[in-house]
Amino acid sequence: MTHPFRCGFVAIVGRPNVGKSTLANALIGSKISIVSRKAQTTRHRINGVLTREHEQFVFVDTPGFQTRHGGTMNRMMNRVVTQALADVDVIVHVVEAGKWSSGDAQLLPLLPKSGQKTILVVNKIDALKSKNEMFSYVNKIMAQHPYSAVVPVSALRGVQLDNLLAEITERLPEGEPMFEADTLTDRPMRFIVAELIREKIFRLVGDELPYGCTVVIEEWEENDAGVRVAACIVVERDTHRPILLGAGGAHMKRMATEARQDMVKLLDKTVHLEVYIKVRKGWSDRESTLRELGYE
Ligand code: GDP
Ligand code: K
Ligand code: MG
Repeated sequence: MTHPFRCGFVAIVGRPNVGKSTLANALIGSKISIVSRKAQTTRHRINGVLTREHEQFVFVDTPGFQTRHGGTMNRMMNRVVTQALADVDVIVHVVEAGKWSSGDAQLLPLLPKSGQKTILVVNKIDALKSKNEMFSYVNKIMAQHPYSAVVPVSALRGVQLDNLLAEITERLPEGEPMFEADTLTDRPMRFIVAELIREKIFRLVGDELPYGCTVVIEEWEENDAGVRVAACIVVERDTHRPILLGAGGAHMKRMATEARQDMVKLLDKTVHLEVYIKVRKGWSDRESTLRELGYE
């Protein structure tokens, strides 16, 4: 009998800093390349694709999980997230071993009620002092949501990742691969670069920016010599500008330098990157502006 091929969408969700990016990188690999899609279009934003002999895992981004917003933004985000999660085949909810916070709890109402396709991943088990803690920790979480599996992992050390892939595989539908095997992402390069910059900001000053920010790529010029990119960081208030800048512009300098280095690796070209800040007052409460910025 031939082995049926399985292929489906997998969302990795969780509050900031639980290790989602680390896990995605560990599962998919660090190389990023532009994907050529084989068939149908999808509403999902593809983060990466892992193809094995009998399975293809298509990892998708769920907007809104990494940001803390209020008002209209919050309601819109919740709608977007709930819909995105309803559309995927498997949801991997990542939490941090021994640490449960309100940020984790906030996601529970957005998960599909049945829990059938949702896997609880307890990450950072390498940092856990005593294994005994795990039992009561997991029980406490399971009492709040009917996950269909629990997998403790260390994304950083690559522990138990095969086990996690096996659990995901069980939940993937049978179907032909959607992507060529050697391709990792179909996100346009601009999106990847915007995300790169956003990640630098988040790492450096994320805790100090109460409403987060948006990165818009305003110019992108590419030729044989290299690529010139102008990126704009849109913040909500004047007071957010100095936070982003840091003393003497140190934060901005560091973010731009790190982002540029990543871009050189990614594009394998000379990169000229300009980053500037714009204040857009009250933007998070204006749906039309959100649409302009690509949050539809
Ligand atoms: P995200 O915000 O959920 O995407 O989290 P990141 O992947 O950016 O990780 C946040 C921090 O947790 C980083 O400093 C990671 O190195 C760290 N981290 C991620 N996975 C593990 C793990 O398995 N063990 C430990 N000790 N640290 C981890
Ligand atoms: K992060
Ligand atoms: Mg991340």
